[in-house]
Amino acid sequence: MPALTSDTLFTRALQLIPGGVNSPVRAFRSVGGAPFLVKAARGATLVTADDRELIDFVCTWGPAIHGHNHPVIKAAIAAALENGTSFGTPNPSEVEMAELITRFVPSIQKVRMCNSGTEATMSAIRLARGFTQRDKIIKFAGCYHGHSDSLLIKAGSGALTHGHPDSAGVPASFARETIVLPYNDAASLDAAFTANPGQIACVILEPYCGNVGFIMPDAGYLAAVRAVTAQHGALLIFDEVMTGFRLHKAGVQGLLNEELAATHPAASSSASGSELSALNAQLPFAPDLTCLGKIIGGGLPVGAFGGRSDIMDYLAPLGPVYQAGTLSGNPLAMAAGIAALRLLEDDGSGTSPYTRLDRLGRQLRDAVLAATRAKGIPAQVPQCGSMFSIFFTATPVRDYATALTGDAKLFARFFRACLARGVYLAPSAYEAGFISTAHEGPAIDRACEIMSQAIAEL
Ligand code: HOZ
Repeated sequence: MPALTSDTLFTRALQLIPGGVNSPVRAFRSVGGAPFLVKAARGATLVTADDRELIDFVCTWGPAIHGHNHPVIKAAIAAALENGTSFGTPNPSEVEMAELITRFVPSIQKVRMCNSGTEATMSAIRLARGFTQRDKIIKFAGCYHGHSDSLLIKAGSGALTHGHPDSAGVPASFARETIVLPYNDAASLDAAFTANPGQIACVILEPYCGNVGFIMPDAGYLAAVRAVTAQHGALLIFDEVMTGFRLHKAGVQGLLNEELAATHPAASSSASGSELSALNAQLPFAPDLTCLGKIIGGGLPVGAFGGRSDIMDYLAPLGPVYQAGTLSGNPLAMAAGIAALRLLEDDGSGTSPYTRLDRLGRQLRDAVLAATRAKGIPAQVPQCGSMFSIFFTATPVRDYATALTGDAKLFARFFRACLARGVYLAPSAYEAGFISTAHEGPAIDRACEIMSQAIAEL
């Protein structure tokens, strides 16, 4: 029996699993080399089948905001396991989860649990179409909302990484119902509504893009999207599968409300935190529906979508829009997610995880920018809290087209140089990086040192 190294395991996987992987971007095709297999993960560290320890900036693509295998989440799963793995009935923890989500995200009045982000966005689109009785939808180039047919058009993530942003297998008749526009371009959105009067059911977007690398909106852009959707009776769907609970307790919509509250004439520079929160509640930036996943499963498979009650009540059994799932509201996933959400309120450190995560994000961004400047390599490092990207380009990245100006070959060399030294970044120039609270201390310092060395040697 050969040793269970990454190489021997991946050779076997290639015989049995398409491309050897269960999700395309994991195959390392755009960065070169063969993927490693992971046998354990703790804190900020992955342990490979070859017993290598890697500082991980993928964080299982977002969920591990408290680090891998956090003891509190592990204990919550163990306790839930005592009672069984799946009931196929309503259960107490899904009620608690719904209470937590609606408390954290004020625009969500009702929520339905499902099993993945893909299910959440697919179901939200169907609900928007059923509610508005319109067929067309708008999405933005480079935004990736999972792999359902209506949404795999000019998509980001693995689809873009492997050169298939429009997947084979999506009927042209379906694709015709999806209008794709550039992100961060309010004028083209206005024009699309004018050209398709009364036909657009919804606009779906990642308010901060995380699947074409990490891209932030221009000031005022999201407010313009909100205004134009409301004006035309279309629903606004925020895909906060990545950003929900990661950038703020209430996701990007929480960040927007904080900005609104801080710039409101009633918000003097001396306003206290609680005065600002009160103002925030009066000035809510609210999408109609929000899609969630990742963090709310604490590392187990999960998705959710929610929003205005009048819209959510269009779902079966109350309304005509059908959506269902055998494992929806699964008690283990709920237990893990509830523990993860509670830790966001208080992880025992005495300081908000978001403040600490932003400090780590800035440290990483500053280290990479300093190293690229010293080496004379043009780079953009968009960062907000615990999400970031490294684009090797002189062009500020604000949409799909400018993301493609990044030197993907140079990124691949950088990725391999980091990996050789013990830092694991997402294996694609078009994926975001994620940081966890477990990176505090030696892990972030060591990672910054390694990334700087890797840049110096490019
Ligand atoms: N498409 C996912 C992130 N954008 C990757 C998921 C995975 O490979 O696990």
